[in-house]
Amino acid sequence: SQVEQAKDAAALRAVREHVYDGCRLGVGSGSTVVYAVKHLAELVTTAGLNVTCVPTSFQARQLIIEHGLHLSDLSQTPELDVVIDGADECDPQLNLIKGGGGCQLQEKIVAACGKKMVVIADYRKKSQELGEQWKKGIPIEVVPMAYVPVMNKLRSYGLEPVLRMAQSKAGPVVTDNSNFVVDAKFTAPHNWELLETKLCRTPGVVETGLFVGFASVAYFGMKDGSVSVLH
Ligand code: DER
Repeated sequence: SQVEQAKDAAALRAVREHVYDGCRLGVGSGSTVVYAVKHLAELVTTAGLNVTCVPTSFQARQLIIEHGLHLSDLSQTPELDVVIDGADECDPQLNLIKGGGGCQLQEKIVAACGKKMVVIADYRKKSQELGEQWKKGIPIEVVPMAYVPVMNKLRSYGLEPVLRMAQSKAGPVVTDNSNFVVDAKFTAPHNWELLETKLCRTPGVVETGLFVGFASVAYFGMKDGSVSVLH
């Protein structure tokens, strides 16, 4: 499909431009990253590159293992050279909404360990304002025992929180870190840095899907097969 080809084009460009022999790579989560890992494995094999991969989820860990790549973790590789990850939405200032796949906690930790965060996405994610295209709200990781008071607090911030329910399991989504996810819908644009701080200071909130000041560059696969680069 057009979207899948766009994901692949962005992934290929990012791997070609940012992966090198000896690099310590953070591997993000989601469907676009799958294309990046495929191209990474091809590059490692054909060019005989030595790349150390640190995952951001069980999904990323499986991808690394399935592609025969060198698996590490932050205990052994606490400093990363580059992190390649997807996004649910990206604005012109490279503010991101992430967490559509519920992996934002480890993704933000890994992104923070990297010298450079490289975002890969299809054209649907490229927005002028967060919330323009992504309508599911800000994914927020919440300690299960606190989800009701946290949701009440989010309402007092003018957000509309929804507990994320699982599709292939009865009850709420449970993250790789044994927490719940609350999607906080918003209408007006915000000062994303202020909102992120306010959310993170809310007791019971573990992490938010607002990535402010993390991404260094974003590659968007476009409908016409081109790749748009945002620095
Ligand atoms: O959940 C996440 O943070 C993913 O990286 C998400 O933001 C992008 O997922 P996609 O590549 O499947 O659109």
